[in-house]
Amino acid sequence: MQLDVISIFPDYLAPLDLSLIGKARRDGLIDLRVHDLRDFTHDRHRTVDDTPYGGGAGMVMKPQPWSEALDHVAAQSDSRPVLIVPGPGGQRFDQATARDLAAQSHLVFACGRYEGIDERVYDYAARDFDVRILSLGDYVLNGGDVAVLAMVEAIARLIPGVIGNADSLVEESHEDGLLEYPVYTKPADWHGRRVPEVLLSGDHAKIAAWRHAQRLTRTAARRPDLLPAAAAMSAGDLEIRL
Ligand code: 6GU
Repeated sequence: MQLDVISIFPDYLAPLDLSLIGKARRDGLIDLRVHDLRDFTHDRHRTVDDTPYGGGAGMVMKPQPWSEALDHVAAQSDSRPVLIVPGPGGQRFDQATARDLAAQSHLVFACGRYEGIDERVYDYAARDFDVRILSLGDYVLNGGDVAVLAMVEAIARLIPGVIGNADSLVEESHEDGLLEYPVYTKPADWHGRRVPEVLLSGDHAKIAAWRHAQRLTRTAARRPDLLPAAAAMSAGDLEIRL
């Protein structure tokens, strides 16, 4: 998969050299390039922002550096890439979004800062890209860079070969709409706290039933908003089995 990130703080993306994503890059599974938006300016101060028309607080990202950066990235693509613009005003990025994006061959991330990017850039980009504005949740970050770190990690780990044990992807929070069951390792007694006996029983059917019940109670307690969708998903399973 080809990934391009355009940012005024390329150093923010340095952690993508580490851990599983770094290994996937070295293994050639991910071709990730980070571009400095300021390389597409032409003035001495490498200016990327200006004051907003109509007044108001803060600065707006100028369209010109963005059009040149996007042209540069589009010219290096043999597909029609998805352009992701992270921002608190976007659609929610969730596990289904990550799965959808993991199936694409080329993703481009445009990291905005300040009050945002001149609105005309979205229309300009639509010529060469499928544009998606995506938000991590209902809170405000200073810019898209930290959001891109999270999105790239969520997407890249779904690319075949990035995670060694593919089974660990199946039994995960959010894959079937329920939160994950609690996990334990040795010792069986730690500071007087015992691992639930069922897990020591060796009875795999009983363990599976206990884990499923734990997932339901945990989801009901922490994320009751997830239950209707999870119920619909397991009802879908039932239909297929019938
Ligand atoms: Cl994706 N970007 C920014 N700047 N703030 C956010 C966000 C994204 N998601 C939540 N807050």
